[in-house]
Amino acid sequence: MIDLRKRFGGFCLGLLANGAWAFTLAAATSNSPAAEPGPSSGLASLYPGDEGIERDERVLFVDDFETGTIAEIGDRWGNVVKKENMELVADGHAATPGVRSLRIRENGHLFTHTKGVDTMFARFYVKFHEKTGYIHHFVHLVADRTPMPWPKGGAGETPPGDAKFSTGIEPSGRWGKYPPPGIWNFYTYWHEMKTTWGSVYEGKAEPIEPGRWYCVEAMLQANSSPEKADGVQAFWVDGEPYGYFDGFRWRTTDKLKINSFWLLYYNTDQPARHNRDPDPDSRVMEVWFDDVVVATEYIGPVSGRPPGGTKKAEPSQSALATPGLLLPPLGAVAFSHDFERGPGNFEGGEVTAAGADGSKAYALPSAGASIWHAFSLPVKESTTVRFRLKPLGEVRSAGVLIWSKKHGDNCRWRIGGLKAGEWTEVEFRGIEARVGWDMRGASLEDDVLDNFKIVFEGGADDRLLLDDFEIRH
Ligand SMILES: [Ca+2]
Ligand SMILES: [Ca+2]
Repeated sequence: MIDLRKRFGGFCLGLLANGAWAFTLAAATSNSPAAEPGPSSGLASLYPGDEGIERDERVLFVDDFETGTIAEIGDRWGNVVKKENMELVADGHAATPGVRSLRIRENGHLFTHTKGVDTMFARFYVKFHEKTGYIHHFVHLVADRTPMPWPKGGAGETPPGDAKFSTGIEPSGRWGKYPPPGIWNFYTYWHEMKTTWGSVYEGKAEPIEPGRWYCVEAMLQANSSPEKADGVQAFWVDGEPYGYFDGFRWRTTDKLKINSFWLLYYNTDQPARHNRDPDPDSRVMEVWFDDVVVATEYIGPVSGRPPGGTKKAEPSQSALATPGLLLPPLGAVAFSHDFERGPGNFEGGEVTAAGADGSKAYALPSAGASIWHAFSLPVKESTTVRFRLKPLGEVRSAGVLIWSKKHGDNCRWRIGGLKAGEWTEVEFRGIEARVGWDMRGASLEDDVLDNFKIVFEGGADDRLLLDDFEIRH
């Protein structure tokens, strides 16, 4: 654990909790003491050329892009979008111990999960094309209570304090003040943010030079307890502290951990407009990434050469690939109903012979179907509701209502992406059902799950088929 308690000159002195070695994050423009001498400026200094850094217990994820195809890299990260825009190329920064980096053109991302932690550092090398334009969104660190294999949306939505917070380390032109791609800043979402579209934290106003490799490291540290506003975010460029921001009450429960890393390159024509780019058509949107290390302590730039000259890291795997590491495993089946012997306690629809795999199912009208008092379970982290839906007619979405005695209101879950005539598997955790049409209110956590209703908007003849209803606990 890093302790960022001693601040000075706008930045901070970091001490390792074990006291074995310390390092100073000296401010670029302060009269603070000079950096402490010694070999240790971060985890990378212990592993010349990053050789073996992936085996350090403080390291959560490593990719040097030396191993595998784009598809294989996507598999081990867990989620890749726009593979066709990605290429492994022979281009590297001066200190790289490898021979390949990842180039992304136009748009694309890799997204992965680590085990949940209270402090995450992510170091990566990056270069923008010499003719780069302004960039819409970039690399993110995310805390997500109920992570999915892919990044969730959430732009313009204030996340609940027990569900999510995130920060992006992004180049920004600051409304045309700096040439493309701009200066580094944080773009941050959490439950106490004051703006709709995220909050911006500007670091040192040093314009990023296109065509030059940089070592960027971002840190996100959760508040130490739910009531304390002592969360931090900080970033470094080429090992130099560029931004330090504290006083955040990122989360309202310790159960919310930082667990996702999003190597994002997202471009639209919006930043060119916002920054009044005089010549957007001349821009070449390409970026190179390399030597990614995610850890619970400060990593720092690649230090020295690997003993063998070059190295290939043992590639890391998404934590989602290890059951139980990131999410509590699904519990035993506490209730199930397959409609083979009638409706059971379900009301509002009727049993039909058009179920999944030629079985029977429950056909419900838009007014919905419900089940009350057939089960009664205190909602905990692992409590999960699962079922299958098939629309007969043009029903695209449906909604679940679960009455909460604790809140005196319904907690809701929205289901989108339904396709006419096709079965869709639906699964959500009880803690994800929340009060409010927009599901931004209180969660069903610590309440009792003892009822369930599903409704949809549709015509008088539209029906939704429900089958294989199951609650795990
Ligand atoms: Ca490499
Ligand atoms: Ca059935």
